[in-house]
Amino acid sequence: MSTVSIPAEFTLHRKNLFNRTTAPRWIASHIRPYLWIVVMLVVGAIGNAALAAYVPVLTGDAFNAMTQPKPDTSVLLPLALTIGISQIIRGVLQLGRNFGAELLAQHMERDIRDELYLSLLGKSMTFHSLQPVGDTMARSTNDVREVNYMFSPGVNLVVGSFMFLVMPFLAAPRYHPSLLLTPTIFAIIYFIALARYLKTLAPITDEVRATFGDMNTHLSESLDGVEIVKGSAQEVAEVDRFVSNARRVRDAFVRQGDLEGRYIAMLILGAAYAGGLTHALLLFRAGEIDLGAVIAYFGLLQLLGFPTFTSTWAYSQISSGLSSARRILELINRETHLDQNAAGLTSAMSGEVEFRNVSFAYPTGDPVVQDVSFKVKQGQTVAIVGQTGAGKTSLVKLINRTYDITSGQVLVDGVDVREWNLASLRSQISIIEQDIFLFSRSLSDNIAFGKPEADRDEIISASKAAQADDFIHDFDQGYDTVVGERGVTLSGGQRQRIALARAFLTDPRILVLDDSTSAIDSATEDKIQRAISNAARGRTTFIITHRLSQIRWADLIIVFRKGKIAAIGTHDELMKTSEAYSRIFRE
Ligand code: DCP
Ligand code: MG
Repeated sequence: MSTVSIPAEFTLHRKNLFNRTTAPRWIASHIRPYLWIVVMLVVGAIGNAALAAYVPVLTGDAFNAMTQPKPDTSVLLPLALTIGISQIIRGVLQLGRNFGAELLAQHMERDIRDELYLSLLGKSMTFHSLQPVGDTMARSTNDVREVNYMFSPGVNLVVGSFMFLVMPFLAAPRYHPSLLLTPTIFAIIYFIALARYLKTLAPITDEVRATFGDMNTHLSESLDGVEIVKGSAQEVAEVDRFVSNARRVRDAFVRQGDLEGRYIAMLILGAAYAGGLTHALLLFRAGEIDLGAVIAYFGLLQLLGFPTFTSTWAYSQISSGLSSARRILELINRETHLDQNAAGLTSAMSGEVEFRNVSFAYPTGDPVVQDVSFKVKQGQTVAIVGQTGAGKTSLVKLINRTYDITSGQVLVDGVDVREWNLASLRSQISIIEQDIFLFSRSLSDNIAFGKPEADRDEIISASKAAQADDFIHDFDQGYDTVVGERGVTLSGGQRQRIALARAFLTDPRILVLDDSTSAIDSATEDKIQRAISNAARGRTTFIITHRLSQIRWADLIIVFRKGKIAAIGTHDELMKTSEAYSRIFRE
Protein backbone atom coordinates (compact mmCIF):
# COMPACT_ATOMS: atom_id res chain seq x y z
CA MET A 1 0.00 0.00 0.00
CA SER A 2 1.31 3.42 -0.89
CA THR A 3 2.48 5.72 1.84
CA VAL A 4 0.15 8.34 3.18
CA SER A 5 0.58 11.75 1.63
CA ILE A 6 -2.43 13.54 3.09
CA PRO A 7 -1.41 16.23 5.57
CA ALA A 8 -2.34 15.14 9.04
CA GLU A 9 -3.72 18.51 9.95
CA PHE A 10 -5.55 21.05 7.86
CA THR A 11 -4.20 24.06 9.65
CA LEU A 12 -2.27 27.22 8.89
CA HIS A 13 1.34 27.44 9.98
CA ARG A 14 0.56 30.73 11.65
CA LYS A 15 -2.28 29.11 13.56
CA ASN A 16 -0.82 29.81 16.96
CA LEU A 17 -0.71 33.52 16.30
CA PHE A 18 -4.45 33.73 16.07
CA ASN A 19 -6.39 34.42 19.19
CA ARG A 20 -9.81 32.91 18.63
CA THR A 21 -11.50 33.99 21.84
CA THR A 22 -13.41 37.06 20.70
CA ALA A 23 -13.87 38.78 17.35
CA PRO A 24 -11.86 41.94 18.21
CA ARG A 25 -8.97 39.88 19.60
CA TRP A 26 -9.07 37.61 16.63
CA ILE A 27 -8.91 40.57 14.24
CA ALA A 28 -6.10 42.08 16.31
CA SER A 29 -4.13 38.86 16.10
CA HIS A 30 -4.57 38.93 12.35
CA ILE A 31 -3.22 42.48 12.19
CA ARG A 32 -0.11 41.66 14.23
CA PRO A 33 2.00 40.37 11.31
CA TYR A 34 1.34 43.63 9.47
CA LEU A 35 2.27 46.16 12.14
CA TRP A 36 4.47 48.02 9.66
CA ILE A 37 1.40 48.74 7.54
CA VAL A 38 -0.40 50.04 10.60
CA VAL A 39 2.54 52.36 11.31
CA MET A 40 2.40 53.61 7.73
CA LEU A 41 -1.34 54.20 8.03
CA VAL A 42 -1.05 56.10 11.31
CA VAL A 43 1.93 58.19 10.21
CA GLY A 44 0.07 59.06 7.01
CA ALA A 45 -3.02 60.01 8.99
CA ILE A 46 -1.15 62.20 11.49
CA GLY A 47 0.82 63.95 8.74
CA ASN A 48 -2.27 64.50 6.66
CA ALA A 49 -4.21 66.02 9.57
CA ALA A 50 -1.29 68.20 10.71
CA LEU A 51 -0.83 69.65 7.25
CA ALA A 52 -4.59 70.15 6.91
CA ALA A 53 -4.43 72.19 10.15
CA TYR A 54 -1.48 74.11 8.79
CA VAL A 55 -3.69 75.83 6.19
CA PRO A 56 -5.94 77.79 8.59
CA VAL A 57 -2.91 78.66 10.72
CA LEU A 58 -1.13 80.14 7.70
CA THR A 59 -4.34 81.84 6.56
CA GLY A 60 -4.60 83.51 9.96
CA ASP A 61 -1.01 84.73 9.64
CA ALA A 62 -1.80 86.13 6.19
CA PHE A 63 -4.82 87.99 7.60
CA ASN A 64 -2.67 89.48 10.35
CA ALA A 65 -0.13 90.66 7.81
CA MET A 66 -2.83 92.34 5.74
CA THR A 67 -4.81 93.92 8.56
CA GLN A 68 -1.89 95.74 10.10
CA PRO A 69 -2.06 99.55 9.84
CA LYS A 70 0.56 99.24 7.14
CA PRO A 71 -0.19 95.99 5.23
CA ASP A 72 2.88 93.88 4.49
CA THR A 73 2.23 92.19 1.12
CA SER A 74 5.73 90.71 0.88
CA VAL A 75 4.75 87.83 3.21
CA LEU A 76 1.89 86.73 0.97
CA LEU A 77 3.90 84.97 -1.73
CA PRO A 78 6.03 82.86 0.65
CA LEU A 79 2.84 81.99 2.59
CA ALA A 80 1.08 80.95 -0.57
CA LEU A 81 4.07 78.84 -1.63
CA THR A 82 4.25 77.21 1.78
CA ILE A 83 0.56 76.31 1.59
CA GLY A 84 1.06 74.92 -1.91
CA ILE A 85 4.07 72.77 -1.01
CA SER A 86 2.59 71.58 2.28
CA GLN A 87 -0.54 70.43 0.46
CA ILE A 88 1.51 68.47 -2.06
CA ILE A 89 3.28 66.70 0.80
CA ARG A 90 -0.12 66.18 2.39
CA GLY A 91 -1.30 64.49 -0.77
CA VAL A 92 1.61 62.05 -0.57
CA LEU A 93 0.89 61.32 3.09
CA GLN A 94 -2.78 60.84 2.33
CA LEU A 95 -1.81 58.40 -0.37
CA GLY A 96 0.29 56.52 2.17
CA ARG A 97 -2.65 56.36 4.55
CA ASN A 98 -5.08 55.15 1.89
CA PHE A 99 -2.58 52.73 0.42
CA GLY A 100 -1.75 51.32 3.84
CA ALA A 101 -5.41 50.81 4.67
CA GLU A 102 -6.10 49.12 1.35
CA LEU A 103 -3.07 46.87 1.70
CA LEU A 104 -4.07 45.89 5.20
CA ALA A 105 -7.64 45.21 4.10
CA GLN A 106 -6.53 42.93 1.27
CA HIS A 107 -4.09 41.06 3.50
CA MET A 108 -6.82 40.54 6.10
CA GLU A 109 -9.24 39.26 3.51
CA ARG A 110 -6.75 36.78 2.10
CA ASP A 111 -5.53 35.51 5.46
CA ILE A 112 -9.00 35.12 6.89
CA ARG A 113 -10.14 33.33 3.77
CA ASP A 114 -7.21 30.90 4.06
CA GLU A 115 -7.89 30.30 7.71
CA LEU A 116 -11.61 29.74 7.15
CA TYR A 117 -11.14 27.44 4.15
CA LEU A 118 -8.61 25.25 5.91
CA SER A 119 -10.80 25.10 8.96
CA LEU A 120 -13.82 24.06 6.88
CA LEU A 121 -11.85 21.26 5.20
CA GLY A 122 -10.69 20.00 8.56
CA LYS A 123 -14.17 19.71 10.03
CA SER A 124 -16.00 16.45 10.48
CA MET A 125 -18.93 15.28 8.39
CA THR A 126 -21.14 15.77 11.41
CA PHE A 127 -20.43 19.49 11.15
CA HIS A 128 -20.97 19.61 7.40
CA SER A 129 -24.22 17.70 7.47
CA LEU A 130 -25.65 20.15 9.98
CA GLN A 131 -24.34 23.37 8.44
CA PRO A 132 -26.26 24.69 5.39
CA VAL A 133 -23.95 25.25 2.43
CA GLY A 134 -25.56 28.58 1.51
CA ASP A 135 -24.86 29.99 4.94
CA THR A 136 -21.25 28.82 4.80
CA MET A 137 -20.95 30.42 1.37
CA ALA A 138 -22.38 33.71 2.66
CA ARG A 139 -19.89 33.71 5.49
CA SER A 140 -16.90 32.80 3.39
CA THR A 141 -17.64 35.34 0.68
CA ASN A 142 -19.66 38.32 1.89
CA ASP A 143 -18.66 38.29 5.52
CA VAL A 144 -15.00 37.99 4.62
CA ARG A 145 -15.52 40.92 2.27
CA GLU A 146 -17.11 42.95 5.08
CA VAL A 147 -13.95 42.48 7.11
CA ASN A 148 -12.05 43.93 4.17
CA TYR A 149 -14.38 46.98 4.10
CA MET A 150 -13.96 47.32 7.82
CA PHE A 151 -10.33 48.30 7.18
CA SER A 152 -10.79 50.16 3.95
CA PRO A 153 -12.61 52.51 4.15
CA GLY A 154 -13.67 51.80 7.78
CA VAL A 155 -10.50 51.94 9.88
CA ASN A 156 -8.83 54.23 7.37
CA LEU A 157 -11.43 56.95 7.82
CA VAL A 158 -11.81 56.43 11.54
CA VAL A 159 -8.07 56.81 12.15
CA GLY A 160 -7.78 59.61 9.58
CA SER A 161 -10.68 61.59 10.96
CA PHE A 162 -9.67 61.01 14.58
CA MET A 163 -6.43 62.86 13.84
CA PHE A 164 -8.49 65.76 12.49
CA LEU A 165 -10.34 65.82 15.78
CA VAL A 166 -7.02 66.05 17.65
CA MET A 167 -5.60 68.97 15.65
CA PRO A 168 -7.71 71.82 17.14
CA PHE A 169 -6.47 70.70 20.58
CA LEU A 170 -2.88 71.11 19.48
CA ALA A 171 -3.27 74.35 17.53
CA ALA A 172 -5.91 76.36 19.45
CA PRO A 173 -3.78 77.09 22.59
CA ARG A 174 -1.42 78.93 20.25
CA TYR A 175 -4.04 81.70 20.14
CA HIS A 176 -5.66 81.52 23.55
CA PRO A 177 -5.82 78.69 26.12
CA SER A 178 -9.55 79.15 26.66
CA LEU A 179 -10.18 78.32 23.00
CA LEU A 180 -9.80 74.66 24.03
CA LEU A 181 -13.30 74.93 25.48
CA THR A 182 -15.28 74.30 22.28
CA PRO A 183 -13.18 71.35 21.00
CA THR A 184 -13.35 69.81 24.47
CA ILE A 185 -17.12 70.05 24.79
CA PHE A 186 -17.48 68.87 21.22
CA ALA A 187 -15.25 65.85 21.78
CA ILE A 188 -17.07 64.83 24.96
CA ILE A 189 -20.51 64.95 23.36
CA TYR A 190 -19.16 63.38 20.18
CA PHE A 191 -17.83 60.33 21.98
CA ILE A 192 -20.88 59.90 24.20
CA ALA A 193 -23.16 60.09 21.17
CA LEU A 194 -20.90 57.75 19.26
CA ALA A 195 -20.83 55.17 22.03
CA ARG A 196 -24.61 55.17 22.27
CA TYR A 197 -24.93 55.02 18.50
CA LEU A 198 -22.59 52.05 18.22
CA LYS A 199 -24.36 50.24 21.00
CA THR A 200 -27.70 50.43 19.22
CA LEU A 201 -26.05 49.80 15.89
CA ALA A 202 -24.33 46.51 16.79
CA PRO A 203 -27.47 44.34 17.05
CA ILE A 204 -28.78 45.83 13.80
CA THR A 205 -25.60 45.10 11.85
CA ASP A 206 -25.66 41.59 13.36
CA GLU A 207 -29.17 41.23 12.03
CA VAL A 208 -28.23 42.55 8.61
CA ARG A 209 -25.47 39.94 8.35
CA ALA A 210 -27.69 37.13 9.66
CA THR A 211 -30.65 37.84 7.36
CA PHE A 212 -28.24 38.03 4.48
CA GLY A 213 -26.90 34.58 5.39
CA ASP A 214 -30.44 33.17 5.53
CA MET A 215 -31.27 34.63 2.15
CA ASN A 216 -28.16 33.02 0.69
CA THR A 217 -28.95 29.65 2.26
CA HIS A 218 -32.34 29.64 0.66
CA LEU A 219 -31.00 30.83 -2.68
CA SER A 220 -28.32 28.16 -2.82
CA GLU A 221 -30.76 25.45 -1.82
CA SER A 222 -33.29 26.36 -4.44
CA LEU A 223 -30.57 26.51 -7.10
CA ASP A 224 -29.21 23.17 -5.91
CA GLY A 225 -32.68 21.71 -6.07
CA VAL A 226 -33.74 23.61 -9.17
CA GLU A 227 -34.73 20.37 -10.86
CA ILE A 228 -37.25 19.52 -8.19
CA VAL A 229 -38.45 23.13 -8.02
CA LYS A 230 -39.22 23.05 -11.72
CA GLY A 231 -40.41 19.46 -11.68
CA SER A 232 -43.04 20.27 -9.11
CA ALA A 233 -43.87 23.66 -10.66
CA GLN A 234 -42.91 25.46 -7.47
CA GLU A 235 -41.10 28.38 -9.12
CA VAL A 236 -43.64 30.93 -7.95
CA ALA A 237 -43.61 29.69 -4.36
CA GLU A 238 -39.82 29.67 -4.31
CA VAL A 239 -39.66 33.17 -5.74
CA ASP A 240 -42.14 34.29 -3.06
CA ARG A 241 -39.98 32.80 -0.35
CA PHE A 242 -36.93 34.46 -1.82
CA VAL A 243 -38.72 37.80 -1.99
CA SER A 244 -39.77 37.56 1.62
CA ASN A 245 -36.19 36.73 2.64
CA ALA A 246 -34.92 39.61 0.54
CA ARG A 247 -37.47 41.86 2.22
CA ARG A 248 -36.10 40.92 5.63
CA VAL A 249 -32.60 41.83 4.49
CA ARG A 250 -33.88 45.12 3.15
CA ASP A 251 -35.80 45.89 6.34
CA ALA A 252 -32.70 45.28 8.39
CA PHE A 253 -30.68 47.55 6.11
CA VAL A 254 -33.35 50.23 6.31
CA ARG A 255 -33.27 50.06 10.10
CA GLN A 256 -29.54 50.53 9.95
CA GLY A 257 -29.97 53.49 7.61
CA ASP A 258 -32.67 54.96 9.82
CA LEU A 259 -30.39 54.79 12.82
CA GLU A 260 -27.54 56.34 10.89
CA GLY A 261 -29.88 59.12 9.84
CA ARG A 262 -30.90 59.91 13.40
CA TYR A 263 -27.38 60.15 14.63
CA ILE A 264 -26.97 63.64 16.11
CA ALA A 265 -23.35 64.28 15.10
CA MET A 266 -24.27 66.93 12.50
CA LEU A 267 -26.25 68.82 15.08
CA ILE A 268 -23.34 69.08 17.50
CA LEU A 269 -21.03 70.12 14.68
CA GLY A 270 -23.29 73.09 13.92
CA ALA A 271 -23.39 74.00 17.60
CA ALA A 272 -19.58 73.79 17.78
CA TYR A 273 -19.16 76.18 14.83
CA ALA A 274 -21.55 78.69 16.32
CA GLY A 275 -20.24 78.43 19.88
CA GLY A 276 -16.57 78.48 18.85
CA LEU A 277 -16.97 81.49 16.61
CA THR A 278 -18.88 83.43 19.27
CA HIS A 279 -16.21 82.59 21.81
CA ALA A 280 -13.42 83.75 19.47
CA LEU A 281 -15.26 86.98 18.65
CA LEU A 282 -15.77 87.73 22.34
CA LEU A 283 -12.04 87.26 22.92
CA PHE A 284 -11.33 89.51 19.92
CA ARG A 285 -13.62 92.25 21.27
CA ALA A 286 -11.89 92.02 24.64
CA GLY A 287 -8.57 92.49 22.82
CA GLU A 288 -7.30 89.09 23.90
CA ILE A 289 -6.66 87.82 20.35
CA ASP A 290 -6.22 89.39 16.92
CA LEU A 291 -8.33 88.98 13.80
CA GLY A 292 -5.94 86.43 12.25
CA ALA A 293 -6.46 84.23 15.32
CA VAL A 294 -10.26 84.38 14.85
CA ILE A 295 -9.89 83.34 11.21
CA ALA A 296 -7.38 80.59 12.02
CA TYR A 297 -9.48 79.27 14.88
CA PHE A 298 -12.61 79.11 12.80
CA GLY A 299 -10.62 77.26 10.14
CA LEU A 300 -9.43 74.78 12.79
CA LEU A 301 -13.02 74.16 13.89
CA GLN A 302 -13.80 73.25 10.29
CA LEU A 303 -11.50 70.27 10.76
CA LEU A 304 -14.14 68.78 13.08
CA GLY A 305 -16.33 68.34 10.01
CA PHE A 306 -14.33 65.32 8.80
CA PRO A 307 -14.80 63.17 11.92
CA THR A 308 -18.44 64.20 12.00
CA PHE A 309 -19.23 63.31 8.40
CA THR A 310 -17.38 60.03 8.46
CA SER A 311 -18.64 58.93 11.85
CA THR A 312 -22.12 58.18 10.54
CA TRP A 313 -20.95 55.42 8.25
CA ALA A 314 -17.26 54.71 8.91
CA TYR A 315 -18.10 53.39 12.35
CA SER A 316 -21.04 51.41 11.04
CA GLN A 317 -18.63 49.86 8.57
CA ILE A 318 -16.52 48.76 11.52
CA SER A 319 -19.61 47.52 13.31
CA SER A 320 -20.57 45.47 10.25
CA GLY A 321 -17.04 44.17 9.98
CA LEU A 322 -17.11 43.05 13.59
CA SER A 323 -20.50 41.37 13.11
CA SER A 324 -19.03 39.54 10.15
CA ALA A 325 -15.86 38.65 12.05
CA ARG A 326 -18.04 37.16 14.78
CA ARG A 327 -19.89 35.05 12.24
CA ILE A 328 -16.68 33.81 10.62
CA LEU A 329 -15.07 33.09 13.95
CA GLU A 330 -18.15 31.26 15.14
CA LEU A 331 -17.89 28.98 12.13
CA ILE A 332 -14.17 28.43 12.68
CA ASN A 333 -14.63 27.70 16.36
CA ARG A 334 -17.65 25.47 16.05
CA GLU A 335 -17.04 21.76 16.58
CA THR A 336 -13.40 21.32 15.81
CA HIS A 337 -12.92 18.02 17.54
CA LEU A 338 -12.38 15.87 14.48
CA ASP A 339 -9.55 13.83 15.91
CA GLN A 340 -7.07 13.30 13.12
CA ASN A 341 -4.91 11.22 15.39
CA ALA A 342 -1.72 12.14 13.59
CA ALA A 343 0.27 9.90 15.92
CA GLY A 344 -1.98 6.90 15.23
CA LEU A 345 -1.30 3.68 13.36
CA THR A 346 -0.19 4.14 9.74
CA SER A 347 0.59 0.62 8.63
CA ALA A 348 -0.63 -1.15 5.50
CA MET A 349 -4.05 -2.64 6.04
CA SER A 350 -5.06 -6.20 5.32
CA GLY A 351 -8.79 -5.55 5.48
CA GLU A 352 -10.30 -7.44 8.37
CA VAL A 353 -13.30 -5.62 9.83
CA GLU A 354 -15.10 -6.19 13.10
CA PHE A 355 -18.03 -4.40 14.72
CA ARG A 356 -18.38 -4.92 18.48
CA ASN A 357 -21.64 -3.82 20.05
CA VAL A 358 -21.68 -0.72 17.90
CA SER A 359 -24.33 1.94 18.39
CA PHE A 360 -24.56 5.22 16.59
CA ALA A 361 -26.90 8.21 16.52
CA TYR A 362 -26.75 11.42 14.51
CA PRO A 363 -26.36 14.38 16.84
CA THR A 364 -29.94 15.43 16.25
CA GLY A 365 -31.75 12.14 16.41
CA ASP A 366 -32.54 8.70 17.67
CA PRO A 367 -30.03 5.87 17.36
CA VAL A 368 -29.83 4.63 13.76
CA VAL A 369 -27.44 1.76 14.52
CA GLN A 370 -28.01 -0.25 17.68
CA ASP A 371 -25.75 -2.83 19.25
CA VAL A 372 -24.41 -4.27 16.03
CA SER A 373 -21.72 -6.98 16.12
CA PHE A 374 -20.22 -8.97 13.24
CA LYS A 375 -16.84 -9.93 11.87
CA VAL A 376 -15.57 -10.00 8.30
CA LYS A 377 -12.36 -11.74 7.25
CA GLN A 378 -9.91 -10.15 4.91
CA GLY A 379 -10.97 -10.39 1.25
CA GLN A 380 -14.57 -11.38 1.94
CA THR A 381 -17.56 -9.81 0.30
CA VAL A 382 -20.43 -8.71 2.50
CA ALA A 383 -23.85 -7.86 1.16
CA ILE A 384 -26.01 -5.58 3.28
CA VAL A 385 -29.70 -5.65 2.55
CA GLY A 386 -32.58 -3.88 4.19
CA GLN A 387 -35.39 -1.43 3.69
CA THR A 388 -34.87 2.22 2.98
CA GLY A 389 -34.01 4.13 6.12
CA ALA A 390 -32.82 0.98 7.88
CA GLY A 391 -29.42 2.59 8.49
CA LYS A 392 -27.31 0.75 5.91
CA THR A 393 -25.50 3.85 4.65
CA SER A 394 -24.95 5.05 8.20
CA LEU A 395 -23.52 1.67 9.19
CA VAL A 396 -20.82 1.56 6.51
CA LYS A 397 -19.80 5.17 7.10
CA LEU A 398 -18.65 4.19 10.55
CA ILE A 399 -15.82 2.11 9.08
CA ASN A 400 -13.76 5.03 7.81
CA ARG A 401 -14.90 7.37 10.59
CA THR A 402 -17.00 9.58 8.33
CA TYR A 403 -18.99 9.53 11.55
CA ASP A 404 -17.70 8.45 14.92
CA ILE A 405 -19.70 5.82 16.75
CA THR A 406 -21.60 6.58 19.93
CA SER A 407 -20.61 3.40 21.75
CA GLY A 408 -18.91 0.09 21.09
CA GLN A 409 -15.94 -0.48 18.83
CA VAL A 410 -15.20 -0.68 15.13
CA LEU A 411 -11.96 -2.53 14.46
CA VAL A 412 -9.94 -2.74 11.29
CA ASP A 413 -7.21 -5.39 11.40
CA GLY A 414 -8.01 -5.77 15.07
CA VAL A 415 -7.24 -2.11 15.81
CA ASP A 416 -9.94 0.35 16.88
CA VAL A 417 -10.49 2.80 14.01
CA ARG A 418 -9.91 5.65 16.43
CA GLU A 419 -6.41 4.29 17.03
CA TRP A 420 -5.60 4.58 13.34
CA ASN A 421 -4.05 7.66 11.85
CA LEU A 422 -7.14 9.11 10.17
CA ALA A 423 -5.47 9.85 6.84
CA SER A 424 -3.96 6.37 6.72
CA LEU A 425 -7.29 4.76 7.56
CA ARG A 426 -9.22 6.71 4.97
CA SER A 427 -6.70 6.35 2.18
CA GLN A 428 -7.01 2.57 2.41
CA ILE A 429 -10.80 2.50 2.48
CA SER A 430 -12.83 3.60 -0.50
CA ILE A 431 -16.51 4.41 -0.16
CA ILE A 432 -18.56 4.75 -3.30
CA GLU A 433 -21.48 6.82 -2.20
CA GLN A 434 -25.09 6.28 -2.99
CA ASP A 435 -25.16 9.70 -4.60
CA ILE A 436 -21.92 10.00 -6.55
CA PHE A 437 -20.43 13.45 -6.74
CA LEU A 438 -18.36 14.45 -9.73
CA PHE A 439 -16.33 17.65 -9.81
CA SER A 440 -16.63 20.06 -12.74
CA ARG A 441 -13.30 18.88 -14.07
CA SER A 442 -12.26 16.47 -16.80
CA LEU A 443 -13.23 12.81 -16.54
CA SER A 444 -9.59 11.82 -16.11
CA ASP A 445 -9.22 14.30 -13.21
CA ASN A 446 -12.35 12.87 -11.66
CA ILE A 447 -11.06 9.33 -11.93
CA ALA A 448 -7.65 10.29 -10.59
CA PHE A 449 -9.14 12.28 -7.72
CA GLY A 450 -7.72 10.02 -5.04
CA LYS A 451 -4.39 9.62 -6.83
CA PRO A 452 -3.57 12.85 -8.69
CA GLU A 453 -0.15 11.60 -9.77
CA ALA A 454 -1.64 8.74 -11.83
CA ASP A 455 -0.66 8.80 -15.51
CA ARG A 456 -2.99 8.33 -18.46
CA ASP A 457 -2.22 4.63 -18.86
CA GLU A 458 -3.11 3.88 -15.28
CA ILE A 459 -6.32 5.87 -15.63
CA ILE A 460 -7.28 4.00 -18.77
CA SER A 461 -6.62 0.57 -17.32
CA ALA A 462 -8.62 1.47 -14.20
CA SER A 463 -11.46 2.62 -16.44
CA LYS A 464 -11.30 -0.59 -18.43
CA ALA A 465 -11.55 -2.65 -15.26
CA ALA A 466 -14.52 -0.52 -14.22
CA GLN A 467 -16.16 -0.99 -17.64
CA ALA A 468 -16.07 2.77 -18.12
CA ASP A 469 -13.60 2.99 -20.99
CA ASP A 470 -16.25 2.30 -23.65
CA PHE A 471 -18.66 5.05 -22.78
CA ILE A 472 -15.84 7.52 -22.10
CA HIS A 473 -14.69 7.02 -25.68
CA ASP A 474 -18.16 7.90 -26.89
CA PHE A 475 -17.62 11.47 -25.69
CA ASP A 476 -15.95 13.71 -28.27
CA GLN A 477 -13.22 14.71 -25.91
CA GLY A 478 -12.82 11.26 -24.35
CA TYR A 479 -11.01 11.45 -21.04
CA ASP A 480 -10.72 15.24 -21.32
CA THR A 481 -14.47 15.73 -21.32
CA VAL A 482 -15.33 18.23 -18.61
CA VAL A 483 -18.19 17.15 -16.42
CA GLY A 484 -21.04 19.61 -15.99
CA GLU A 485 -21.58 20.60 -12.42
CA ARG A 486 -22.91 17.78 -10.21
CA GLY A 487 -22.37 15.29 -12.98
CA VAL A 488 -25.44 16.34 -14.94
CA THR A 489 -23.96 15.09 -18.17
CA LEU A 490 -23.50 11.53 -16.91
CA SER A 491 -26.15 8.93 -16.12
CA GLY A 492 -26.33 7.18 -12.77
CA GLY A 493 -24.82 4.01 -14.17
CA GLN A 494 -21.99 5.93 -15.82
CA ARG A 495 -21.23 7.84 -12.66
CA GLN A 496 -21.09 4.61 -10.76
CA ARG A 497 -18.49 3.23 -13.12
CA ILE A 498 -16.43 6.43 -12.88
CA ALA A 499 -16.50 5.95 -9.12
CA LEU A 500 -15.43 2.34 -9.53
CA ALA A 501 -12.54 3.45 -11.73
CA ARG A 502 -11.51 5.81 -8.93
CA ALA A 503 -11.48 2.83 -6.60
CA PHE A 504 -9.39 0.70 -8.96
CA LEU A 505 -6.85 3.47 -9.16
CA THR A 506 -6.46 3.95 -5.42
CA ASP A 507 -6.55 0.18 -4.87
CA PRO A 508 -8.06 0.30 -1.37
CA ARG A 509 -7.96 -2.68 1.02
CA ILE A 510 -11.59 -2.13 1.88
CA LEU A 511 -14.17 -1.13 -0.67
CA VAL A 512 -17.66 -0.01 0.23
CA LEU A 513 -20.22 0.23 -2.50
CA ASP A 514 -23.45 1.93 -1.55
CA ASP A 515 -25.38 0.83 -4.58
CA SER A 516 -29.01 1.52 -3.92
CA THR A 517 -29.79 2.28 -7.52
CA SER A 518 -32.41 -0.17 -8.64
CA ALA A 519 -32.63 -1.91 -11.98
CA ILE A 520 -30.91 -0.26 -14.91
CA ASP A 521 -31.21 -1.61 -18.47
CA SER A 522 -29.85 -5.11 -18.70
CA ALA A 523 -26.81 -4.31 -20.88
CA THR A 524 -25.61 -1.68 -18.42
CA GLU A 525 -26.57 -3.87 -15.52
CA ASP A 526 -24.36 -6.56 -16.93
CA LYS A 527 -21.42 -4.19 -17.23
CA ILE A 528 -21.85 -2.87 -13.73
CA GLN A 529 -22.04 -6.42 -12.40
CA ARG A 530 -18.79 -7.25 -14.10
CA ALA A 531 -17.14 -4.06 -12.87
CA ILE A 532 -18.24 -4.75 -9.33
CA SER A 533 -17.02 -8.31 -9.28
CA ASN A 534 -13.68 -7.11 -10.69
CA ALA A 535 -13.52 -4.52 -7.94
CA ALA A 536 -14.39 -6.95 -5.18
CA ARG A 537 -11.60 -9.32 -6.09
CA GLY A 538 -8.70 -9.31 -3.65
CA ARG A 539 -10.16 -6.89 -1.13
CA THR A 540 -12.72 -6.77 1.61
CA THR A 541 -15.90 -5.46 0.03
CA PHE A 542 -19.19 -4.25 1.45
CA ILE A 543 -22.03 -3.95 -0.98
CA ILE A 544 -25.34 -2.37 -0.14
CA THR A 545 -27.57 -3.63 -2.88
CA HIS A 546 -30.95 -4.86 -4.01
CA ARG A 547 -29.53 -7.04 -6.77
CA LEU A 548 -30.26 -10.64 -5.97
CA SER A 549 -27.35 -12.05 -7.94
CA GLN A 550 -24.90 -9.98 -5.93
CA ILE A 551 -26.50 -10.90 -2.67
CA ARG A 552 -26.39 -14.55 -3.55
CA TRP A 553 -22.63 -14.81 -4.13
CA ALA A 554 -21.64 -12.76 -1.08
CA ASP A 555 -19.61 -14.52 1.61
CA LEU A 556 -21.72 -12.94 4.29
CA ILE A 557 -25.15 -11.38 4.13
CA ILE A 558 -26.42 -8.93 6.70
CA VAL A 559 -30.14 -8.31 6.78
CA PHE A 560 -30.48 -4.93 8.42
CA ARG A 561 -33.70 -3.75 9.95
CA LYS A 562 -34.36 -0.55 11.93
CA GLY A 563 -30.73 -0.18 12.92
CA LYS A 564 -30.30 -3.78 14.01
CA ILE A 565 -29.10 -7.00 12.45
CA ALA A 566 -32.23 -9.02 11.73
CA ALA A 567 -30.32 -11.96 10.27
CA ILE A 568 -26.77 -12.75 9.31
CA GLY A 569 -25.12 -15.65 7.45
CA THR A 570 -24.54 -17.07 4.01
CA HIS A 571 -27.24 -17.40 1.39
CA ASP A 572 -27.83 -21.08 2.12
CA GLU A 573 -27.97 -20.55 5.88
CA LEU A 574 -30.33 -17.63 5.62
CA MET A 575 -32.64 -19.41 3.20
CA LYS A 576 -33.12 -22.03 5.87
CA THR A 577 -33.22 -19.85 8.98
CA SER A 578 -34.55 -16.44 8.03
CA GLU A 579 -38.13 -15.99 6.98
CA ALA A 580 -37.47 -12.34 6.11
CA TYR A 581 -34.55 -13.28 3.90
CA SER A 582 -36.16 -16.13 2.02
CA ARG A 583 -39.15 -13.89 1.39
CA ILE A 584 -36.90 -11.55 -0.63
CA PHE A 585 -36.08 -14.40 -2.95
CA ARG A 586 -39.57 -15.74 -3.22
CA GLU A 587 -41.04 -12.47 -4.42
N1 DCP B 1 -30.14 10.19 8.99
C1 DCP B 1 -29.90 11.35 9.71
N2 DCP B 1 -28.88 12.20 9.33
C2 DCP B 1 -28.11 11.89 8.24
C3 DCP B 1 -28.37 10.71 7.51
C4 DCP B 1 -29.40 9.87 7.91
O1 DCP B 1 -30.56 11.64 10.69
N3 DCP B 1 -27.13 12.73 7.88
C5 DCP B 1 -31.23 9.27 9.44
C6 DCP B 1 -32.30 9.07 8.45
C7 DCP B 1 -32.74 7.65 8.62
C8 DCP B 1 -31.57 6.98 9.31
O2 DCP B 1 -30.66 8.00 9.67
O3 DCP B 1 -33.82 7.61 9.53
C9 DCP B 1 -30.89 5.95 8.48
O4 DCP B 1 -30.45 6.54 7.27
P1 DCP B 1 -29.52 5.76 6.21
O5 DCP B 1 -29.19 6.70 5.14
O6 DCP B 1 -28.40 5.12 6.93
O7 DCP B 1 -30.51 4.62 5.69
P2 DCP B 1 -30.31 3.61 4.51
O8 DCP B 1 -29.01 3.81 3.84
O9 DCP B 1 -30.58 2.25 5.07
O10 DCP B 1 -31.51 3.98 3.54
P3 DCP B 1 -31.55 3.94 1.92
O11 DCP B 1 -31.76 2.51 1.53
O12 DCP B 1 -32.72 4.76 1.57
O13 DCP B 1 -30.26 4.49 1.41
MG1 MG C 1 -28.48 4.47 2.01
